[in-house]
Amino acid sequence: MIEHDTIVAPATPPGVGGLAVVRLSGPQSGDILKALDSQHRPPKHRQATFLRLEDSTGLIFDDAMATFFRSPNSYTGEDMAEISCHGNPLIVQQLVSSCCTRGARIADPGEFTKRAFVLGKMDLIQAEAVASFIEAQSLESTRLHHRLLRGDLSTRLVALKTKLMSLLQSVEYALDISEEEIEPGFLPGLLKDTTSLDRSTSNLLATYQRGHLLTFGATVVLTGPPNSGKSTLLNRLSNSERAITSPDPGTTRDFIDVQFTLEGIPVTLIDTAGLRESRDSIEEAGITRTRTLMKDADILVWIQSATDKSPEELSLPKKPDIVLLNKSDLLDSSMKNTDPNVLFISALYGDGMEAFKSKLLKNLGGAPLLSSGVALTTARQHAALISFQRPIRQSLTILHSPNPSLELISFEFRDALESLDVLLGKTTPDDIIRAIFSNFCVGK
Ligand SMILES: Nc1nc2c(ncn2[C@@H]2O[C@H](COP(=O)(O)OP(=O)(O)OP(=O)(O)O)[C@@H](O)[C@H]2O)c(=O)[nH]1
Ligand SMILES: [Mg+2]
Repeated sequence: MIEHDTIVAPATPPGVGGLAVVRLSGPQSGDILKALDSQHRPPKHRQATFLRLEDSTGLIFDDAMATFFRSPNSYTGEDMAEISCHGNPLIVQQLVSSCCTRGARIADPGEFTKRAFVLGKMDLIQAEAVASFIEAQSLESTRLHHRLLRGDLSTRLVALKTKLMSLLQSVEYALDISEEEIEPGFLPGLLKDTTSLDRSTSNLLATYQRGHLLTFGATVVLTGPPNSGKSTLLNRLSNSERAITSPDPGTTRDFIDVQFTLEGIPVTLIDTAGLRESRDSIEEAGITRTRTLMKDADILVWIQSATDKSPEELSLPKKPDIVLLNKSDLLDSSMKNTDPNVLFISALYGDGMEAFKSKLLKNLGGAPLLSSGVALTTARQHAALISFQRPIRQSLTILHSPNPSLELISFEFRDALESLDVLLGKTTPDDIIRAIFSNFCVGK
C-alpha cells in the first residue's frame, strides 16, 4: 500500500482568503521546493523560508513562506512541505500545477492522512478522528476528537490488548505444563481477570451513544397541526427569526432547518408544514415532505395547541417521542399537567423551554462525557469492539463450565486479539481502509 510518488493539494478551502496553504508530501518534496524558489536554495528541516515562486518557464507568480519537514518527522512521515501563498484561487492553482510540472501529482481525498497511517504515524482510530475533528460541530466534539487524535482512546484499547495478551500467555503456559503443575489458584484468577476485561469493554462500549451523537449530531423534527406554533418554537430554540410565523394556518410549506447545540450535541432542528387534509397542491407537497422527514428523525416532536381540545386524528408514520402542548399562556392557570410524557410550553413566551431541552437530552440518551473522557465515535469502532467482546464472553462461559478447556479459551482469546488489531488498523482489510479515507477532504 506504500506509494513512492510525491503528492500535492491545497490544504485550505477553495475561495478567496488572506492566505492559502498548499501541502506536498513524498520524496521529491524538497527538490520541488528548491525548484519553485527563484534562488533554488535547498530547504532546511522545520525552518520557514521566504520563497519567490517561479513557474517552470521562469516567471515569478507570488511570494510565499514555506516550511519543510524531513522524514520521518512530519505529519505523513515522509518529506513534506507546507507553502503559504496569497489566498487567490488562481495563485493556488498556479502553485499546484507548478508542483505537478516538477513531478508531483494531485493527492486523492485523505491521502496525506492515509500515508501517515501507512507509515505508522497514527493508528486507524486517530486517522478517523482527523476527519471528525475538522468537521466537528460543537466545542465539546472538537475536544473529544482532539483527545482521540492525541491517542487517548488508542491507549485504552492497547491497555485491553496488553491485558488480554498476558492472559493468553498464562493460558498457553498452563497448556504447556502438566496438569499437576498448574497452580490451584490459576482458574479462579483467570476467571476474575477475564471478568474484569469484559467489564472494561462494556464500559467503553457504553460511551458509543454519546460519542456518536457528539460526532454526527441528531435530527429533531417538529410536527403537528397547522398553527400549533412549530415555527415559533424553531425561532425560540435557535434564537433567530428564521421561520415566518402567522395566525394563518398553512404558513410553512417547505421545511426549514436550523442548527444549535445541546450540551455539545449538534442538533439539526427541522420545522415542517403543518399536517392537515389540504386542497392546495403546494401545501400538499410540503406535507408529503414532512412525512418523509418524520420517518428519518432521530427524535420526533409532536406539537399542538393546548387550547385545541380534540385535534384532528392524523395517521403518523411513527409515534412521536415527545408531545408538547403549546400556548400554555392561554390556559387557565389552575390547569395541571398530570401526564409526565406531555409537556406544557409557551413557544411565544419561552415557558417550559428548559424542561423541553432536558427531555430532548434524555431521549437522545447520551450521558454527558467527563471532560477528560474518551468515546467510541464510529459504527466501525463499535462493531469491532463488539467482535472483541463476543469471544471474551464465550471464554467466560467456558470458564464457568465444570471442566473448562484451556485450548478453547486460548482459541477465543486469539479471536478477540484479531478484532482489536482490526480496530486499531493493524490488520484491517484494504476495502475498509479505502472507505474510511475516501470520506476525507482533499489536502487532509
Ligand atoms: N399565545 C400564544 N401564541 C402562540 C404561541 N406559539 C405560537 N403562537 C402563535 O400562533 C400562531 C401560529 O404560530 P406558528 O409558529 O406560525 O405556527 P405553525 O405551527 O408554524 O403553523 P403552520 O406553519 O401554519 O403549520 C402565531 O400567531 C403565533 O404567534 C404561544 O406559545 N402562545
Ligand atoms: Mg410554520
